[in-house]
Amino acid sequence: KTAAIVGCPFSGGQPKAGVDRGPIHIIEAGIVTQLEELGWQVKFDGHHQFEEISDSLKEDPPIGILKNPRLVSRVTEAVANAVGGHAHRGELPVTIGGDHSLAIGTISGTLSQYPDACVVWVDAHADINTVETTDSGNIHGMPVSFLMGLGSKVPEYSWVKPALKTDSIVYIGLRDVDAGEKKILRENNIKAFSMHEVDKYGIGKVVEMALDHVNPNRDRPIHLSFDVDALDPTVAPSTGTPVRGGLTFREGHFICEAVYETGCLVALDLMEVNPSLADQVSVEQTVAVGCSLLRSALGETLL
Ligand code: DIR
Ligand code: MN
Ligand code: MN
Ligand code: MN
Repeated sequence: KTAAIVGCPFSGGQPKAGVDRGPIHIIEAGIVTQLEELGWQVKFDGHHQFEEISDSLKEDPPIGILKNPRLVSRVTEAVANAVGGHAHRGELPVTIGGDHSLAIGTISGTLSQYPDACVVWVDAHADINTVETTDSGNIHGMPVSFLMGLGSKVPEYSWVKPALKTDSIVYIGLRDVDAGEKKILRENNIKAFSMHEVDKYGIGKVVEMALDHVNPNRDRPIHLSFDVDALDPTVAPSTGTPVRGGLTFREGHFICEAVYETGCLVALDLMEVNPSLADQVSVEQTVAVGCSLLRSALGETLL
């Protein structure tokens, strides 16, 4: 079994500098060795370099209110090819962000190889704004709508196949969802377990219900996309848009452990670790929790 680390130092889907250094910190913390100790053969041939793409864009003015639209499109297209290539070779791509706009690429890459894959999206946010509903114009708040083909099309993103069906994603951890996003979730019957459901049922039951929704027979490939801001800010403080009332350390890890236990995991993302936000102790804490989430998703057990 081989895991391929796709390091994505990229921040163009949101305005705060520093999130592009997330993958560098995760690697420096020793994730490669940690995964090898779990029995994986780990491929890591350096972080992706997106400079060529940004240099080639003399300018990248907003399209509507979308910020850095061409840069995000070309970077995520490159990521789609990288993730799709690894998946094609039978490797499990582990993409480390960088901001969550990268999931346009990672999930496109997964679906190119596994058209029947489902997505478990763990986040404080739904990241499903469309061109019409986004207030911020930050594309990290929009990847899911692009993957589903919701909202009006941006020609720049014509490479993105609307291959993600509304019943093939399930959310866990939501607590900061825009009014327009709530309407989209409701109208499209998209399954979401917010922190309210985590409180009500407990994380064990929530994960069971979430998997029953997208993967009732536990036979579909699973792409797990984990935004570190799903965790409570006391657990993962170094992130761009922290929201209080999040998942505990154990709840976050339980999700990863349970997904691993299905045996269906084919791709993994860890996004939005920003080592330039918060003090050094908080940064180290966030990087360490990022590494341990990845280990749990790749088979680390408590016993
Ligand atoms: C907000 C925030 N819904 C937006 N989204 C964030 O900008 O669309 N996503 N922070 O991670
Ligand atoms: Mn590679
Ligand atoms: Mn996100
Ligand atoms: Mn988020």
